Amino acid sequence: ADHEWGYTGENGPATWIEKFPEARGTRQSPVDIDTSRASSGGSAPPLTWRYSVNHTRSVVNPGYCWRVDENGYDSELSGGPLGSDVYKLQQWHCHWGAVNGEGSEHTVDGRAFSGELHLVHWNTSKYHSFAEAAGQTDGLAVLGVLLMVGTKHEELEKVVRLLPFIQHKGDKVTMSEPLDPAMLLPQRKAYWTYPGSLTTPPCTESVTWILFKEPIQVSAEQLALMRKLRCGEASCGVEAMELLHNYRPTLPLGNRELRDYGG
Ligand code: 1SD
Ligand code: ZN
Repeated sequence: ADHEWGYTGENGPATWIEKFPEARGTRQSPVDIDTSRASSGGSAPPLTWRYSVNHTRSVVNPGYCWRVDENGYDSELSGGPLGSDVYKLQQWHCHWGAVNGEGSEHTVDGRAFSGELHLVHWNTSKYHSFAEAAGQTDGLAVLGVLLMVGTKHEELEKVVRLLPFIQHKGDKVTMSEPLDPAMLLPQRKAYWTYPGSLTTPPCTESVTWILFKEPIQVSAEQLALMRKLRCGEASCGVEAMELLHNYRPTLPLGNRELRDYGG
């Protein structure tokens, strides 16, 4: 329906500020990572994740991406820029472009990648629920993984092969084979980090962004299957539009500190 936000000319990022005032803020995401502006993070404790592999996950089409819900298991992220707090994995999802070579939300020295995975975590040391954490300045931590076109990603394929079953908004399937979210991360741990926001409405300024420097490879076919998802429901009469792209353009970093860890 045209009253909802999305990525078309009528409901796209440029229009979000009308209904979501936080989208005008000074701590918005994504940003271009100007690598010459990054200051060395120094000797923070290493970023550490402990993800659970064997449990049932649901894969959903909310109308603006595909998303895998972790269904309450205690996969955790800590260390690095997160101080002494522990963050729990809530869900992960993807952003992509209409053509290869665009689709990432963050860019690096002006360069876009073909997509970006987001692993969304919330601060369980300080807050009681995801919803509560999502409104706090230190509530969320999102790991960003840049996607480039190359060889097929076998772990991601466990999700991609379910996409034909969630073509429409509101569709949901269960993934019963084991999947290791850690296998979605690049080999090298080096990353950039800065304080930012959700990249979708309501664009709340609650995210510590951690963007890995090294991209992972996915195949052109895997990206093509993502572009076939539709942003509307099946029962509209007219077939809903394809979700050809779902990335927000970059916003100014302003005077926020961008830090560089490793590599
Ligand atoms: O786009 C996601 C959105 O789907 C939702 O998951 C939100 C968290 O509630 O996070 C944003 S994002 O900032 O991780 N892109
Ligand atoms: Zn995202």
